[in-house]
Amino acid sequence: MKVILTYGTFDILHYGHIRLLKRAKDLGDYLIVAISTDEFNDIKGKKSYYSYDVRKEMLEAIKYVDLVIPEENWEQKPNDIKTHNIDVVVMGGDWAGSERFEYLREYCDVQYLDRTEGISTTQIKENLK
Ligand code: C2G
Repeated sequence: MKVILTYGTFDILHYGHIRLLKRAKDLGDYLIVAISTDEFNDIKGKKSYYSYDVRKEMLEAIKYVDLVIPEENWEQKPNDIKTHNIDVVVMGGDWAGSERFEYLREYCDVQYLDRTEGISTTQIKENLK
């Protein structure tokens, strides 16, 4: 069984997130999403509109997602990969080449998928103002 892992805040879920999750799932058989906790969002400098519990609940309702785990810090990724026998870590293209992910090639494959242009949580918030 090919296990895929991706990370993110997934605030105000939109079709950019959904398309990424679908393409990530299409790369294997089982998709795990590590969703940033509210505390880790503080570390990332992100303030999410929805709480961790609500963002987790929404992700768990997506048919492409098999398991949701908490992302609490930058350092947990190698342990996540070992614990869950990850074959591929997948991220959107805005992370392509980032040292936050490139070092994971020591543990598993790392793939970046094109972002969905024209949509972002930030843009939605701006448009709603
Ligand atoms: N994404 C996308 N297209 C968009 C918006 C987002 O493909 N229009 C992707 C991002 O590239 C990312 C995922 O959706 O792979 C989640 O996006 P965010 O919630 O913004 O994730 P981020 O804050 O970048 O968290 O440790 C890594 C971080 O937790 C990543």
